[in-house]
Amino acid sequence: MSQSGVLRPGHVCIRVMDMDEAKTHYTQRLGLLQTDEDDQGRVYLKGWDEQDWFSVVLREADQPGMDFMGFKVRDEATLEDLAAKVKAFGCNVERVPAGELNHCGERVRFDSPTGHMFELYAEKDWKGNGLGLENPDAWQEGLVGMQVARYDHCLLYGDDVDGTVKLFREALGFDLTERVVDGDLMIAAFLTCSNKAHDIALVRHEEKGKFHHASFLLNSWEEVLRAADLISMHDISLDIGPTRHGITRGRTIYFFDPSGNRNEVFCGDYTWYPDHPTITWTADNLGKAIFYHDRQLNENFLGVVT
Ligand code: M3P
Ligand code: FE
Repeated sequence: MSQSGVLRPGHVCIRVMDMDEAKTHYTQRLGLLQTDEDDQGRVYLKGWDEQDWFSVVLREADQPGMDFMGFKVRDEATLEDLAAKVKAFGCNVERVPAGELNHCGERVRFDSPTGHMFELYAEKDWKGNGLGLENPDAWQEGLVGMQVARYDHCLLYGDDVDGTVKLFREALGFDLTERVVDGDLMIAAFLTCSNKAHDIALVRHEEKGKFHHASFLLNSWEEVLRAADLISMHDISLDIGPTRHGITRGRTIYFFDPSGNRNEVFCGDYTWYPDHPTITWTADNLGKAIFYHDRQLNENFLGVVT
């Protein structure tokens, strides 16, 4: 078994203020595929190269932001084991029955010291990536927009970063790949449950439960530039980029959905193995850590959250 415990960020539920505009943005611009819509009006989407039925759920609401981030775990036994661990850690734990989200098994939902809601689940219906499982072709025809391959990670803002880092490391078995420190204070943390440079990141912020961005994977720098072209072509609100991060080395561009939620599309971080040591960035190098080319902090990027 190559990976046990938590497998990956499996879904994120994003609040949007106008579902029609949001659908156009996430399907026509990012190129996610709509795979369902439920009787509450929630819309289910996936990246073309994802196997499970959905990875993004859009829910219409008065305010933008993130309802919850869900992680897929290896199997039911792992789900029970990790449910006990997050409870022992001190989280409020609640069970959401199978089918509450279409195509998804039972979810174990818990809160965190930074005020975010997370969930774990072991089962989700298989949809496939359209290429089949025997002698598959290399990519799907007919994709539109940025053609994102898959949902990758979220960056969340909250107060007790140390507490949520401890929860992910100690109860859920994540590794700390990179961190930013200001003296003894950890101001940002990048955590992985896999071979990726991060599956979730946290930044210290006075308010609890804030959402900085959801990120989607592209295959190349050329595709990041093409995303930049599409952002101009469709007058999408640009945040920053194309550029590179020092932290994680990702090549990236950030922009906003019509409700003001930040999206990132990126390519190319590095391969993490659990025996690698944590990388530390110091506050005096923060500009370079965040934007490797500009080496300047950007108030909009750091300050705007939903
Ligand atoms: C990323 C990434 C910040 C760094 C963000 C990095 C806000 O989003 O995907 O590597 O400091
Ligand atoms: Fe990111």
